[in-house]
Amino acid sequence: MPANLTPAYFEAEKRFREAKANQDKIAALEEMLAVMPKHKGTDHLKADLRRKIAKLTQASERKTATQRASMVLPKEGAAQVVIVGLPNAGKSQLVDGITKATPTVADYPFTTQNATPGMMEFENIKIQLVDMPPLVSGSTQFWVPPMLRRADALIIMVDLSDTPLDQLVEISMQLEELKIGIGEKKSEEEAPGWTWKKALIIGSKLDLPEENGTAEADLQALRDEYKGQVPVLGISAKNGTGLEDLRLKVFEVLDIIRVYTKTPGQKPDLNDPIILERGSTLADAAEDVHKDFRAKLKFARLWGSGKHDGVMVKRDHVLEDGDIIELHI
Ligand SMILES: Nc1nc2c(ncn2[C@@H]2O[C@H](COP(=O)(O)OP(=O)(O)O)[C@@H](O)[C@H]2O)c(=O)[nH]1
Ligand SMILES: [Mg+2]
Repeated sequence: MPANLTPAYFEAEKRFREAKANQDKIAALEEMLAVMPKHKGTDHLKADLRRKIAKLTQASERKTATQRASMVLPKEGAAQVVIVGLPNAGKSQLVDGITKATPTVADYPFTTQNATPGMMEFENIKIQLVDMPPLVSGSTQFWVPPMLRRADALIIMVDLSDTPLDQLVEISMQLEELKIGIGEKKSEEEAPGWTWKKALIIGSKLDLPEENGTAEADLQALRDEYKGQVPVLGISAKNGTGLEDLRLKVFEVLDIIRVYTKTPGQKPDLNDPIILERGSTLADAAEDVHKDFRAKLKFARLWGSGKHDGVMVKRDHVLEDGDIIELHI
């Protein structure tokens, strides 16, 4: 049976042939389907068009999934610390000042719409700081929550010259909406689906005069908000106050240790530590060097930790920051 296709159909078909983007191709195919005469003679063609639409739709969904995955910023260095705060808190200024990244700093809100990483040096390691768009209730971009949940720690930044405690409460509420907790950790039973993050609260713009009260009183109020469980530090990215302390505080909050490996008769490379969580054992360190080493490890010799140089330690020995180990496999 002839299909008796109409001029409208051929026009849509022409658009389909000329379309470059998947979305345009799909739109043209949908139109071809819509204007197609409905009778037995077009059944085959209809099925063919539907197949094409399904294939193109699948392809464009795959692409969004890939794009989505690539939006989560890969971790670099010893750890990834993500900075959150309300508009104008001074997040970009800090990343700009303390790393070699150059996020846009401006005295109007919403200048940072993407995640901008920079590497902050601390002694012999580098820690990745990530400048983020401001938290705005109800309009968090889809890639922000996974970034916060994956981060090794958060810096919560509030502006000391602009009701800092109100800002902290506002940010805590927004994190709660995302089921992200800081401070005292609740059990999985009490808070299903929640994730708890290590955090450091930073009060910025210490150089500006306070509208009410003193910076010291504000910093104390910020400390009290989490019963002293979350460390608080005042800084000025403008004149540099507190920035050296900040490097150390970030390292301390992360609760990581640096362990160095050496081979017999050689000196260790003190610029290339293994980064481990505090409480890690010799077996954990061995696995970090090579995935097979946890099983193969016999013992290690250890320098550091106030022990005798080169003392023999077993696999369950808990390591400390600065330890040097010689693995025997
Ligand atoms: N006086 C002073 N101003 C600051 C300081 N840090 C940031 N600012 C200013 O505050 C405004 C907002 O800073 P920005 O880093 O863009 O804020 P963000 O929105 O949190 O990224 C800019 O005009 C900065 O120059 C600081 O330590 N002292
Ligand atoms: Mg910014």
